[in-house]
Amino acid sequence: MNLLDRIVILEADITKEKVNAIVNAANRSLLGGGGVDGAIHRATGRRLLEECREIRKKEYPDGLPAGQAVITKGYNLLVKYVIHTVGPVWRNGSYNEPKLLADCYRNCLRLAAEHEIKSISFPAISTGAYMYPKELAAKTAILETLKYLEKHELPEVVHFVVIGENVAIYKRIFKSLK
Ligand code: AR6
Repeated sequence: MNLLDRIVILEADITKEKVNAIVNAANRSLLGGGGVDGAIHRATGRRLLEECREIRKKEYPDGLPAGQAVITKGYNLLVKYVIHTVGPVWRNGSYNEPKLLADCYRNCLRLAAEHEIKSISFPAISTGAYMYPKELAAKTAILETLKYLEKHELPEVVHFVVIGENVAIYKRIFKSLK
């Protein structure tokens, strides 16, 4: 399959995705928040929160660092798994933000492959509350994902599920690669 055919840009609510896994734009506490994180925790109910508390206790007592990712079940969502990653908070670009954002995508994709996930949906990590410039974030999201897919068969398909200004931005960047 052509590399670009493995990527789909969608304007939608990520909590409604019917794929093997969705990615949560979490914070280091892993205990919920606003935006995508709030919507995912509202949809799954308390069982997700409990699993996240366990992960914190056992593996990340100080919180999940930016750029890293962990996996939980999907509970009431239409997915088997949720992969939680913490994007960088944008300051001015000289605090390692680009590397940390690329790490988020790569680490989520790696975890997905390890769990034999064939289809995965990403939100536009860091572009809401964490204020990462949307254009820059979209380029990193798409290019880092393509770099990964080039070398790996899984996941087979990646959805970028975006809303608002990101819809036109993602579509334009994606088109420019064709
Ligand atoms: N489906 C798809 N995209 C969405 C949805 C949705 N249901 N809701 C928001 N977006 P954000 P961040 C878009 O703030 O910037 C939370 O409080 C939104 O328009 O969810 O990584 C966490 O707990 C934006 O473009 O994530 C953290 O504290 C993008 O998703 C913090 O926010 C990401 O926005 C993480 O901030």
